[in-house]
Amino acid sequence: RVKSLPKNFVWGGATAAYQVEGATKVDGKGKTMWDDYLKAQGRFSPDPASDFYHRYPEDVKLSHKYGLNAIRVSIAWTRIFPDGYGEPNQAGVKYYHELFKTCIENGVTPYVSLHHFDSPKTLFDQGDWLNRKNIDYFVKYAEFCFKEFTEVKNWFTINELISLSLSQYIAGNFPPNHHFDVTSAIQAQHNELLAHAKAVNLYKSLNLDGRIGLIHVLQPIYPITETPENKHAAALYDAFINRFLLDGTFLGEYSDETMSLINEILDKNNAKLDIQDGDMDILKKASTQNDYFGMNYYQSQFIQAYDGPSGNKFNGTGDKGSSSFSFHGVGQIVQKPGVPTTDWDWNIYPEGLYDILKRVAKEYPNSKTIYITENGLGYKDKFVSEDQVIEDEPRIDYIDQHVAALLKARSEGVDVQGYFVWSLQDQFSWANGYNKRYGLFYVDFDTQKRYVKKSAEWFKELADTMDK
Ligand code: BGP
Repeated sequence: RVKSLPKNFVWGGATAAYQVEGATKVDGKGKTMWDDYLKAQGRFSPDPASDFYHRYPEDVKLSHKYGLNAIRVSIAWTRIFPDGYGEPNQAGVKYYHELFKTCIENGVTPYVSLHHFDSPKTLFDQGDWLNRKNIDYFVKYAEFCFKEFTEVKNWFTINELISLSLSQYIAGNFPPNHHFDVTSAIQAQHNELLAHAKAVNLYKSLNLDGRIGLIHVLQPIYPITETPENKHAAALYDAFINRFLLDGTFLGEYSDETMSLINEILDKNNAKLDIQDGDMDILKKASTQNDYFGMNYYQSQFIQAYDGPSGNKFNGTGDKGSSSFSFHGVGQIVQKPGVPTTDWDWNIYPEGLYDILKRVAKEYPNSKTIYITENGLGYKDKFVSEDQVIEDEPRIDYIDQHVAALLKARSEGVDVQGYFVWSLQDQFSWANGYNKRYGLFYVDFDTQKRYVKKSAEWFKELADTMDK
């Protein structure tokens, strides 16, 4: 077990607006791409989620009490601009000022993302990130927030560009539910990178007293066996989900090697990528201006070469072993014997975190300081009784192993300055609903009461080891 944390380590919990706030129809909020979609699907409702909109003071106090010195939150674009653009909605602006104030007063520093999977419905209907106008709407929204919320000193533009594009256009489990629409998936990545870069360039030109970066989830891809074919499959899929975005963010160009892998995928899938004049200059300018890098890490994957048809099954229910993923001309995801998995088939592989931290530090020095902005275990926690702490040893093991991997990379020179567990409290999961719990604090979604899990106590014990 990890024995102690470094001095001044950022030790936080993560949330996202749509997953915790609830109150989706309150105080002038506009619809996101999720509202009608979830209603039509009828599986679960984003209301009231963890009712953070009303209960944030309690959650921030709990954070402080259990030793967390930071919290990741996101601003719901549609609380500020209900349609994504136009006049700001003052009730939304007021809400976030109050939230940030409460965090700061309690010694829980807010790290704030501007976009966490919750595109405004109006803009979603106009093509979302595939529409280049979306980039400008986003930058306007970002500019408003930078100038308005000057109490925020730690910004992230967009959360997990790859998860959004992969879930929307490849796996098909986020609206608009396309399957293996490779053109849209790669184009959305490029356009989101542009939006990020423009927002960073703008932020830096404003000379505000704060820091900015973005968040990528990184998923190391390993060949299941070291044959040349499997190694090539791993290189291809890695380029598609990690390298293209890392290059675009921190090199400000897609390297020749990256593009040759990407082009191979595009050719095999009759897809194309549109890069316009000037795009790369924007990325280049931003590439050295990020102050830090938010890295989310949950799992690594193992792959074998595959030329059959694309197809996937998404495990959104927690029925272990029900998922599959095969990408034509890229590879097929397989299980590695001996690597444990969660009920949702996510590999538990802390070595992957160590490997990817080392790689990012070596290959992308412009990433500068790294924060692990999400890591955690989705688990079917069981409530026992009002006065009994919820036992979640598997979560403690998971976090402990990953923090150990992080500290190992740090001891070898990787500049990692913080860790945010996903998630602070139990919350709504986009494609899994409410039985996939991640929190340090258990939420009874009927009563909205919070209960302490053992992992929260463990988190507090480690926080207490930190030299202040
Ligand atoms: C990340 C997202 C989060 C969160 C987490 C867990 O991809 O940034 O929003 O949901 O993964 O994923 P899931 O809820 O699908 O288990």
